Amino acid sequence: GHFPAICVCVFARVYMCVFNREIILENNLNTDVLEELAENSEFNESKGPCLAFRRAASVLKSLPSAVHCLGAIQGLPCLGEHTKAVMEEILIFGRSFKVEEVQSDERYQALKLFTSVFGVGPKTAEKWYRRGLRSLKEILAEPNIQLNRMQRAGFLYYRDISKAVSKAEAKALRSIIEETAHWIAPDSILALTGGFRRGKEYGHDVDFLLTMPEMGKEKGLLVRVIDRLRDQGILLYCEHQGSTVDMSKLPSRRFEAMDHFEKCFLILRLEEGQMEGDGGLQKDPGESRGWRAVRVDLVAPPVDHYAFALLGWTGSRQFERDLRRFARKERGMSLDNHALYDKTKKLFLPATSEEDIFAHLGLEYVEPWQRNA
Ligand code: 8DG
Ligand code: MN
Ligand code: MN
Repeated sequence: GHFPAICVCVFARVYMCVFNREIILENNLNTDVLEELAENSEFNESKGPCLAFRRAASVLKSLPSAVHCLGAIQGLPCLGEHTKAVMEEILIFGRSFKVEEVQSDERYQALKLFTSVFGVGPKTAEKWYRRGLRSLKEILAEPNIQLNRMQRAGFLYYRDISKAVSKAEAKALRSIIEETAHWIAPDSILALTGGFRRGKEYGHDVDFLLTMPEMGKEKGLLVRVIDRLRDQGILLYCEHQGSTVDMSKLPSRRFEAMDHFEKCFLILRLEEGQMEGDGGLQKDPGESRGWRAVRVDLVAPPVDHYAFALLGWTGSRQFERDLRRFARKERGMSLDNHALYDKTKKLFLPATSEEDIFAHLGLEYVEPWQRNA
């Protein structure tokens, strides 16, 4: 596929995914720092700078080699003044004073800590900070704070779920959920999505799509899977959201970041014995109680939306953002987790695979492992 020159600047990320077949992640130092600045902007509700830092981090990630001099970033798209200033500091002094200022900021530290709890968003974190709270202990000790069910689970399993999930653990969970789903419906289809589908070694959770080969047959399946997991004694927490997909509202419906598929946000109990290949591993005897808690997202789209759901839930968030922006600005199309709509032709473009969607967008197929923007 050919790419119009105009896209190259604005949509550096998609462009680089398509052409830079060998992405080497050597710029981690720089991109981690930029992600922190993005997070800080997010806490300050500065949407523009937040997106700017995220986009800059994404561009640096896509470079085929590490940045060793300022010249290497000259002419790169999406790098703003603030980003360039930070890069300059790092290249000259080996550290960035602007970043260190953010890192040592009391408010930033507190909000980062609070939002690391499952169920706590920036708004709640801000509220707690304003009340003078600074640590998780202080929050738990404060009698006037009402935690919701999700936050209570977040605190209860904080140690476990803030620990990275390994590929082996993701694989073990896949087997458990697949076996459960097949026990209920032998032809059900379970697919790994999220970071692990992109080939990541570690994740903060494990994401799956669950569907049936026949449209409509997926109804009720997810609830039965949840019930079965509960019966097996491995369901530690479940937040279930029913489907709110209303296709009759299309195409007037606005395209959104969140989708309307039936889904559940879970915390599951994973037994150590269920993991393959950890037999020879040394364990900290103090830590070992034989199991850990893991965050799992399970989404159940109807099969006719499956390709869009798979593309949307595979991520990364930045890749999805860039792809949607590309569709909108360069193709006059709206893309979300449910559908692709051509605004000029005023019609929906059907797809049964991710390949179909990239083809509709006039893009070469981008493999999941190339979507780590
Ligand atoms: P990790 O932090 O889990 O290792 O990375 P990830 O797997 O890429 O992140 P994620 O937070 O699990 O999200 C995976 C993808 O799912 C991401 O591209 C965003 C997408 N996603 C939706 N809807 C929703 C939603 O309602 N909540 C969340 N958390 N993610 C969603 O499309
Ligand atoms: Mn994930
Ligand atoms: Mn997730």
